Amino acid sequence: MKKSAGVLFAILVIATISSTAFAHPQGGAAAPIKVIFDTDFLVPPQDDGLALALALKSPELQVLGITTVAGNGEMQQETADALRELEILGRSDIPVYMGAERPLVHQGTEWAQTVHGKWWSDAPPVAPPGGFAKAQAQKESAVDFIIRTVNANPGQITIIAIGPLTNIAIAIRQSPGFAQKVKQINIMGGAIGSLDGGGGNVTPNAEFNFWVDPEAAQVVVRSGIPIKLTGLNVTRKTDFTKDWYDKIVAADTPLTRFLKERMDRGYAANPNRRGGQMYDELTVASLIDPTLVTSKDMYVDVDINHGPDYGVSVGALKTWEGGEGARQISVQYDVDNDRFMKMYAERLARK
Ligand SMILES: [Ca+2]
Repeated sequence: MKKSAGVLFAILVIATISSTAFAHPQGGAAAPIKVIFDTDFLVPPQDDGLALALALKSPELQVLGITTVAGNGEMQQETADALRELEILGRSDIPVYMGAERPLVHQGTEWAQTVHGKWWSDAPPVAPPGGFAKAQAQKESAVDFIIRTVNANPGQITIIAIGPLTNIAIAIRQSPGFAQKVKQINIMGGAIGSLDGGGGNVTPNAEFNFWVDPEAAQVVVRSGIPIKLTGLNVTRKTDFTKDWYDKIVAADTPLTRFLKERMDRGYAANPNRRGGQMYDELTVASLIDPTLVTSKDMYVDVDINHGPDYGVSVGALKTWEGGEGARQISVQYDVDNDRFMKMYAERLARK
């Protein structure tokens, strides 16, 4: 009796600690969400660069480290760009870890390398705007950092995954029990054809991040990690107009000066050039404030067959024959764009 009472007490203490220390900030708790920022990073106007700015201007998030992965760019270039943006933001204290330079399986075909091939490039990095940062990437690999951090803080780490899912899939494969220790993963990726706006942006039905590494996407989707998916269905309902851009750059900060340097010319040439979809930025925003988006639980899987649907995410409210591998995850499908953009613009303009 005494022993079981002690065990019960311990369980109660643990439950109390975990529910107070890590309650969502919307509920008023002060503790920030501990995040690993996994990214195919390039400086703005690329969305990863804009998403990192939002994360670092948001006290609800504590970015423990940035891990890079081949995707929008070549991994070494992305790493150089991430280090440079951290320097501009005055946050060179945040460590950057180099991740996978290639997807698990996906080969760089001639079509891929011509149209979407930076994830397959071996080109040496060029100096980011303003030159290479003084800080260097860490010696520890991205995968080792991710595994070490999650295993040392079970149930406490949220992963923001806004590039191909190669690093996360390797971590899952390398460390048994890792997936069960991740609190949550917020993914920018996929497009669900059975919902509105579910076509792809690389192939007719495949979204870029899932398409670059379909096998990794499937490993992560099937991992059992609680997933919040920001797919093309919801990003297609965002709208970053020039008015919002003007509100951001009306403030004078190191970040806004950098944004003007990078984005003014594009807006002058075409006011709608950057206007339109927000991808990785919405992934970060919806972690900070989940009420910005509307979601539904769906069974989702990723096609890894090497045919016309390679990299396509398929989702449904119920399981289906042939889709037995699908796992239930939370799929965002609508957004309050005005409230999202208001939050985004206000934060990027912060000192
Ligand atoms: Ca990205």
